[in-house]
Amino acid sequence: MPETIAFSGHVKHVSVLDEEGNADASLEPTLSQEELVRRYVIMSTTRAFDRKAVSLQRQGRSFTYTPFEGQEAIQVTAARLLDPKDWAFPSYRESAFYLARGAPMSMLFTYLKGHEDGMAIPDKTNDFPLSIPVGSQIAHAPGAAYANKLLKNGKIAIAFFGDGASSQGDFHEALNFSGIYKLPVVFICTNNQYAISTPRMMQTASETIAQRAMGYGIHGVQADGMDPLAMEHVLSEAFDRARKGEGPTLVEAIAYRFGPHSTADDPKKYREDAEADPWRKLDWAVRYRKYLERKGLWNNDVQAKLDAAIVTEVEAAVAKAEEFKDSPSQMFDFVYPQMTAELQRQKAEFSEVYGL
Ligand SMILES: Cc1ncc(C[n+]2csc(CCOP(=O)(O)OP(=O)(O)O)c2C)c(N)n1
Repeated sequence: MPETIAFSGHVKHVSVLDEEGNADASLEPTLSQEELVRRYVIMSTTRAFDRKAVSLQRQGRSFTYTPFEGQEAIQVTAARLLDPKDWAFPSYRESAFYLARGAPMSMLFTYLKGHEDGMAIPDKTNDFPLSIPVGSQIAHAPGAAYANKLLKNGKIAIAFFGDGASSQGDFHEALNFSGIYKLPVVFICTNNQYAISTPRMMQTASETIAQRAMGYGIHGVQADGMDPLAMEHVLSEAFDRARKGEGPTLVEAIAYRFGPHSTADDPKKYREDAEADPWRKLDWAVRYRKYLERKGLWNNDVQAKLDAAIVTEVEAAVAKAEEFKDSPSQMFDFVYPQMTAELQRQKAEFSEVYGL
């Protein structure tokens, strides 16, 4: 592991795959062969989406985007383990989560083109729209979890956030409240080493983020967030604990943000390109692929077919998003349940002037 990773005797650290794709048999999850391959396919698809989203912004065809390359295993594993009606509160960097939950790719591209309709999450899942304010979504998850507990519906809630967000007051309030009421909630902190240009070590003097759980009387565990099998191990345990009424867990998933913070950021200003090298060896696209190859579940031919299928899927999604037309006059429609007389007047004037 790169030296920047902090280990602590206070919390368990789970890593299953080594750099050669060998799994630690004592921790290896029992997933079907079909599911093992499915996860690779989904992660690969989300990565293609991510790269396309950056490229569209660079071409002036969409707006600011926050790439997630390096963090796919965390988001996709969580999505595969949740029930559709569990509650999820993602941040702006969790597009892979939405895709893995079944949101149409064209919908996310539509959102990146600036249309709110692109964040109209399909009813089949209880996923909240992404949160741009750093950390606010952490406190929403205990609210949903508390409601689930009162309703005794067996559903859990999860919140995604970054290492930077763990310095916000919302983090403290959410974990404290969840601990007191033993809520069915899992906090997934993606420690991707940076909060824009602020490195992880300037975020907290605590040796790990996971060990902060102890101060709230809840479980804390650290996992290799670039290892899909480690994420499966840790998240399935945390979700089961929540479902059984055994209380919340704080999961610190360690990863590396390979791209810029956002398309408006230039990481060369605060880190060396070479810093990414040891992390590339840990990438799921390297390690997990080797693991599948060892099991006889993957090879170059299948990879070539997948690559071609993904290009077709991504291009079709972009074309659909680019065809999307909305009505700007909608901005008047949803301010109040019923439009006020003043808004009706403004909408009429807007339509007259702009013909929209
Ligand atoms: C409340 C609030 N403060 C500041 C910002 C500006 N901001 C956007 S992202 C970010 C860094 C967040 O870093 P981290 O929580 O580690 O998540 P990451 O971006 O690495 O996924 C900041 C400070 C914001 N969006 N919201």
